[in-house]
Amino acid sequence: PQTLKDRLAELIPGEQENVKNLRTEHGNKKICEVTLDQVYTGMRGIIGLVWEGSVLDSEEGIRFRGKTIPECQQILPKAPGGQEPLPEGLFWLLLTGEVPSEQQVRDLSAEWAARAELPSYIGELIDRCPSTLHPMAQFSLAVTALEGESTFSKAYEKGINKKEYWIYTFEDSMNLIAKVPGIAARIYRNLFRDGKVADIQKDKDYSFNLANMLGFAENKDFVELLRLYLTIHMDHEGGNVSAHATHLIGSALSSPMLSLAAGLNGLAGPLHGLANQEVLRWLVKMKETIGDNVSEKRISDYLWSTLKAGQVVPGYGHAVLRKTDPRYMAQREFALKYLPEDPMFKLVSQVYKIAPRVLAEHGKTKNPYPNVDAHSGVLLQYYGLTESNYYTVLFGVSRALGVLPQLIWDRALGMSLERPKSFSTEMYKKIVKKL
Ligand code: FCX
Repeated sequence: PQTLKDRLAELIPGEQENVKNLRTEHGNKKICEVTLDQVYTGMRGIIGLVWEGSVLDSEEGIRFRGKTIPECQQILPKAPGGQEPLPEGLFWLLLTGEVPSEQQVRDLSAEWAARAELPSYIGELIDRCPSTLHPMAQFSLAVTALEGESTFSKAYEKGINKKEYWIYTFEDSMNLIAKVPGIAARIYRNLFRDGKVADIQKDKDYSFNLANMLGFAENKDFVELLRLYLTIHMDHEGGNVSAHATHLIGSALSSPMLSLAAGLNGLAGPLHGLANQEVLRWLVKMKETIGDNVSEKRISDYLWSTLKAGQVVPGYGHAVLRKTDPRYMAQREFALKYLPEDPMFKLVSQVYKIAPRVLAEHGKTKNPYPNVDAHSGVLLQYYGLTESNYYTVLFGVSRALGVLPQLIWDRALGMSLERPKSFSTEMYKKIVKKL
């Protein structure tokens, strides 16, 4: 069957033509207005980025090349005997817009397994990290150091034609994706186990190998969870901090390694990917405070005490979503199937019944519903992965598979160096006085 690289090489000229024609005909048309408030509040809603792979609808949630998560769960290939979609399949879909065959997904798993070997200096770097250094800092440090393996940087130094940028970006991205599970597992095994990491099994899929290197593969349900987890956390349109940071750094032709490291540093923020560790901590603290009689009244009081302390209810709210995150619902369905009696799952379900009303009453958040982070930690802790300050690393492994396709398409479409304009407040005063 055709390889991903060959299929991509076939698709790129048509897409270049598509963009060229669109710009020739409509390039100078105005597509959005910007208010002064938007400038001072994180450019919310300002239309200014391009990403083919996914678009986020505030009511409906994410669509990957037009397909919802339930549709992807139907059509994407699964592992032999598995029920969950494989991240390999979503990676192929994001890049090409096409659903790969089972064999193409098996070949992609094998290609990543073949590229997974870590250079020894990377392992030594991770081993040298103090155990107090946050796993996300260790993760981004190791990814930055992989700059030493960048085919893009080496080729650029020798001088390459712009037309070839996407080829080296693809190569570096495939190597990066293949290596991040080994990096993530080494960090986990150093911090929480015996420092030993199992070998990659060349005939197994990506999620199995990550689970196995972490030391959790003997439980096949956990491997299924990781397949779902990696698939639903990959990509969430182009404007979220991790995707946007990767795209921005890549626009300077920094290598995919340096660009992904920037994205991971953004993901490490509490208002982005770190929320998934905050949620579990908040739930454990709530359970300790209100015990097992999770009456609605006690939960409501606890939510109000969080808000009155001027803190966010972690995992609720979203910069774009205005309804429950479909990634939350996909995890809820998994929990109903595999861990319906788990006390923490029951707590998450109770909070889901009450928090939207409390947040709506509180009246500040534009979205009182849960996002993906509100559910993910509860699933991981059920299978014994209880170290919550590690959770964002798993989010980061998944997000690498979503942001690197953006870099490949950025280079293929010849996207420019990103450079929006900034003004001083004094200048803004002059501008608005004339309006
Ligand atoms: N609890 C309490 N207050 C909240 C809140 C919550 N859950 N969510 C928002 N608010 C508050 C904000 O703090 C803000 O208060 P302020 O005016 O005093 O600053 C007000 O409500 C308006 O915020 P709003 O515009 O509704 O929400 P924001 O876009 O400012 O940010 C955050 C919402 C960032 C707080 C929320 O999205 C969050 O915590 N996210 C966690 C990370 C996340 O989004 N994970 C999903 C990952 C992402 F989808 C991806 O996959 O890339």
